[in-house]
Amino acid sequence: MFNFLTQKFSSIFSSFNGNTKLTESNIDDALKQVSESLLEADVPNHVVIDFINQIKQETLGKEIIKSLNPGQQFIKIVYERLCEFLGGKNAIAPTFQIPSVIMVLGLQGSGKTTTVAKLANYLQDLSKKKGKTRKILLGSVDFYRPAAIDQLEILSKQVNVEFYRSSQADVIKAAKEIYNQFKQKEYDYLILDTAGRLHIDNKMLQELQEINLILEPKYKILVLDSMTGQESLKVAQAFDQNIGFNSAILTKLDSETRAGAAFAFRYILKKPISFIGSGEKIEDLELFYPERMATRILGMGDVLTLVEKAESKIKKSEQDRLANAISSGNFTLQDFASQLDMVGNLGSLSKIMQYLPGMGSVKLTPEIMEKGEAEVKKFKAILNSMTVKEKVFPRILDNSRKQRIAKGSGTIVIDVNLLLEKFEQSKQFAKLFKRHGNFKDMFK
Ligand SMILES: Nc1nc2c(ncn2[C@@H]2O[C@H](COP(=O)(O)OP(=O)(O)OP(=O)(O)O)[C@@H](O)[C@H]2O)c(=O)[nH]1
Ligand SMILES: [Mg+2]
Repeated sequence: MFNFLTQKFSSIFSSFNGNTKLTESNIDDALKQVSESLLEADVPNHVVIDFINQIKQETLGKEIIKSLNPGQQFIKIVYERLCEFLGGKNAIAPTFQIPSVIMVLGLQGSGKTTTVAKLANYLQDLSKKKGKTRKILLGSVDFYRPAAIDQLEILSKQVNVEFYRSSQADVIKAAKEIYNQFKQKEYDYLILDTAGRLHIDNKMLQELQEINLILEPKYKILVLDSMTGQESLKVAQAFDQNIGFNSAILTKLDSETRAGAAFAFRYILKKPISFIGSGEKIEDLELFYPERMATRILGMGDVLTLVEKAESKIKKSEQDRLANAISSGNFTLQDFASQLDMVGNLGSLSKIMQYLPGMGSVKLTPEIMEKGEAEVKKFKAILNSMTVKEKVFPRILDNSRKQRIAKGSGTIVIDVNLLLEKFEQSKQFAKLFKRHGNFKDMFK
C-alpha cells in the first residue's frame, strides 16, 4: 500500500520539482516507458529509436504545463504525435470511384478473401445509404488453395453481390476473363481476390505484376494481419516495391494484439490504413481511427483522460500552497490531508490505475487496490476527527487524544498510529525532496 501511495505522491510532487522546461533528465523515465510500450506492441526497434529521437528533439526546451509533470507532458506529446503519424485525428472514409477495379493483395491467411466480401458489403451499404444501387462483381484468381474460389462464391451469396467464376485454369487468363465480364456487363466495381503465399515469393509477385499490368486496378489494397507483427512490415515493403498499393487494411484487430505493425507501417510506408477488420463476419469492417490505434499501441489506457483529469481537478492554488509547505519544510498533517484529497479527487484509486502509463506491468491485484482505497478512506476520516492544532502539532497527540480521534472516526488507535507513521515517512520525502530537488530518483 505504501509503495502505491508514494507512487501517487511522486506524480503529484514531481510537478513541483521546479522544472519549467522539458529536459533530457526529466523526461528520462517517460522516454523509457514509451519505448517499452512501443517495443511491447512489436514496433521494430529501429522505428522506436527513430520516432523517440525525433520527438525528443522536438520537445526538449518546451515549457511544462503547470498542472502536469514533465513525464505526463511528454507522454501527452508522444500520444498526439502518434495520432498524427497514424493519419490525423479523425477517421477518413476512403472513396472508390466508379467504375473501378479493386485488387486485394496479401500473404496467405491474412484475411484477403474475407476482406473482399467485407468490402463488397461496405460498398453496398454505403450506396444504399445514398439511395443508390451499385453493381458489384467479385472474382478470384486464387488457384493455389483448393476451395479458395468456392469460399469467395459462398461469401458473395451472403453479401448478395454477383460472383464470376472463370473457366480458365491459368491465373493470367482467368484474370483477363473476369475483367472482360466486368467490362461487358458494366459493373461499377470489380473486387478481385488474389492468391497468397506463406512468404513473399517471386512467382507470386510476378503473377501479381502481370495482373496489375493487364487490369490496371484503380485501387490496390494490401491486407495485413495485425497479429504477424514485425514480419508484416517486410511484407508491405515487398508488395510496395514490386506491385505498389494505395492503402492497407489491418485485419484481426479483435485479437489481443497491440498492433505495433500499424504504426511501423505508417511510419515507414507513409500510406493510409483505410479499414480494420474486427471479426470474422462480413460486417466486421470498420474505418481506421488513428486515436484508437494510438491508445492501443501505447497500451496506456486512456492517457489523455488522466491528463485532462489532472489538469482540471488539481487546483492550482492548492498546488502552490502545498509547494510552499514542502519547500519551507513545514509539512503538516494538514498538508498530508490535502495530498490525500488530491489523490481522492482523481477518482477512486482503482480507476486511476487504468489510466496510469506503465501500471499495467505493476502487479497490483484488486485486493491490494481495494485495501489501498480503504486505507485512504480511513486516513481521511481520522484526519477529519483531528483539531487544527493537532494537525499542525501532531506531537501533542497523546493516548487520550488518539482514543478520542479513533472513536470520532470509527477507527482504532492502531489506525491512528499507522497514519502518523505514514505521515512521518511522507515528511521524510518532503525533506529529501527539498534537499535533492529530484523526486524521481527516490522511487527507484
Ligand atoms: N478474428 C478475425 N478473423 C479474421 C479476420 N479477417 C479474417 N479472419 C479469419 O482469418 C482466416 C483467414 O481468412 P481468409 O479471408 O481466408 O484469408 P486469405 O488471406 O484469403 O487466405 P488465403 O486465401 O489462404 O491466402 C479465416 O478464418 C477468417 O475468418 C478478422 O478481422 N478477425
Ligand atoms: Mg483467400
